[in-house]
Amino acid sequence: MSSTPVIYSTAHLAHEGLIELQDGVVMPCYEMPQRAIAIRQALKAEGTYRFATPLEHGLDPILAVHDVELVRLLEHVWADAVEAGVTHGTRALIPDTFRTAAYVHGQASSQLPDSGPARLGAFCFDTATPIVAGTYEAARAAVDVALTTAERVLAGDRLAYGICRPPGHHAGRSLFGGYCFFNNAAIVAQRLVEGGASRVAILDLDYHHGNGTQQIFWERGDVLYVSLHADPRRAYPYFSGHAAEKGSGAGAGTTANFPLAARTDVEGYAAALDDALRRIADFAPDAPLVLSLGFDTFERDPIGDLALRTADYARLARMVGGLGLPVVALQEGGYAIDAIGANAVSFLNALRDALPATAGKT
Ligand code: SP5
Ligand code: ZN
Repeated sequence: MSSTPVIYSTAHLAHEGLIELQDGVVMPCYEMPQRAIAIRQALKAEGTYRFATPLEHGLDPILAVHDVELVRLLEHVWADAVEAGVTHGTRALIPDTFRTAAYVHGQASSQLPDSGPARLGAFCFDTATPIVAGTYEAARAAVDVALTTAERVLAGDRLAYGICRPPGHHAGRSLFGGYCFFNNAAIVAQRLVEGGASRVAILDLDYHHGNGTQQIFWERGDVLYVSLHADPRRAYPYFSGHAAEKGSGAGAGTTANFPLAARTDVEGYAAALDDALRRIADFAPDAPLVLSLGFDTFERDPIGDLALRTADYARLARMVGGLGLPVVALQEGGYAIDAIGANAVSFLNALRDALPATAGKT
């Protein structure tokens, strides 16, 4: 039996946000290093995955998707804060003042603070995405993990999996948040386009809507974004992911959202996934499928309210494999630490078995 490549970097260990603020409550970060460690351990124990570290890809692929101002801010903000003495009493930066659309409306200046934490509020949308000394390095490494994963598939593997941490799908062109800094999946999709693909599909199975990915490709007809997620009427990120959002301009019709009710189980989920996969098949991608893979859909996830069980991920993965496309699988969310490894094994084992041996070798 062939083994499936898994790309992993220890650089993520340097990103540990310590606290997040939810509903005014200070809590430990759900998005913690143990998530990636647990997944890696579970896949290692399977014996059918081969591990590799990422290649460095530099800034160009990131700048193809993100505003240089966001990239430079994330690169320098920690050091600037230390220099300014702002980190006195804190070990993680979370903006406290946000440049919302309502603030900007009317007469607000477009001038931002030159540097430091005050500038963060113009690029961030929530209070759960702290920045520490190692955040930028970890976010850069996650992008390298994603791109290296894609290269394995382009080289002929029918499936490769990147343990991206921090995750990416909430990060927009000039925006970080939702535990995400750089949009790993979007960067891969853009790279596939630049490599010659005319139609790239992204399937997002994280519990949350991938507002960043949707935004980046909103007006793009060459990248289809399809997402299943908790209905934004009740679930984070609240302001996007409704079924009526379908893209605009050249991208009209190349965004598809499938909002799900609380307690949706595998039957309801599979029904929506069936529709989602049909959308992808109709689009006829000429590149590998980019899969934003979250396990916060799990029944015991501490911040989710869907009802998928470990064995369900195998069934869903077989459905994804039925597309017959090679798959670049990139880790997004999933916060039930004791189950995330088993859930990844369930999904990836089944997906590998479901993919025709010739996929990716065309
Ligand atoms: C990648 C990813 O999964 N990001 C998710 C970010 C979620 N951020 C915090 C959401 C807080 C919503 N409040 C939930 C209360 C549940 N008891
Ligand atoms: Zn999520």
